[in-house]
Amino acid sequence: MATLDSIYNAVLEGSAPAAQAGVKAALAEDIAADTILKDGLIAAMGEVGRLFEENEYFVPEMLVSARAMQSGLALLKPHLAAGGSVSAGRAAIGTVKGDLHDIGKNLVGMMLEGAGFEVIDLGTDVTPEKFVNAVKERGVQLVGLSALLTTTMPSMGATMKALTEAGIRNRVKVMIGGAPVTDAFARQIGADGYAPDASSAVRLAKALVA
Ligand code: B1M
Repeated sequence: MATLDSIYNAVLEGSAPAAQAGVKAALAEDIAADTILKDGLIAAMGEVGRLFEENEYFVPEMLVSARAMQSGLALLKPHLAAGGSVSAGRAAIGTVKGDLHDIGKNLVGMMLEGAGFEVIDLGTDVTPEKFVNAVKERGVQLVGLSALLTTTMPSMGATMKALTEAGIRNRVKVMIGGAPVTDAFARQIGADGYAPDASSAVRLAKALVA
């Protein structure tokens, strides 16, 4: 589809204005927000990752592509997060210590909001202590940890340990996700669940707080 191709190419070329124009055009053509997200924005980021692995793209190219994706995502947000008015629960989400990738985490946050969760976004490079404080001070029922680097997966384990040592592990459910994370890893660190993408994160979050 030509409009989805234009979004894909805009993200690949790192053009935020073109990504926004593409998303606006796709919405005007009544293309479903989910399709724009998966076949336009996310597909392009997958290709950016491949090009990075092939040494055709470097960090600056990844960064401008990420900005183009974020700008398109901002326009999609109201369509993805057509939320309910009754709170499904309060969740604190963040990308773990050492990790600056936030697009997936932002997407999960948007989808959770769309499903009626009150979402506290702790940002990126979040220390275990910050997660602990969010649980202690902000009445959080669900903690969501995101990691995109194999080198930052241990920060997830460190966060689980910090929750236990603070004596609050039994007060919250913990869900984890991100490209290198697996269900087996979730079990290994004692998290309550793993979700491979934003839609399954919503299903899992609802089940965990039910
Ligand atoms: Co980085 N990076 N990056 N990067 N980057 C990856 C992750 C990488 C796989 C690229 C590659 O080699 N192919 C590789 C990691 C390799 C590894 O560890 N095995 C990598 C690397 C190496 C690095 C640096 C080390 C590069 C360097 O400096 N030499 C560096 C690290 C910086 C740091 O974090 N300390 C770095 C930096 C960056 C940028 C800053 C330039 C930029 C991030 C910008 C930003 O996020 N604001 C960037 C980008 C854009 C990528 C790729 C290309 C795209 C990531 C992305 O946004 N995907 C990525 C390659 C790739 O993923 N193919 C790559 C789209 C997003 C929607 O998907 O985040 O997977 P994702 O989220 C999904 C699911 O994973 C899941 O749901 C989301 C939606 O479906 N999910 C959850 C995510 N979190 C969840 C939480 C949940 C549940 C589900 O519950 C709580």
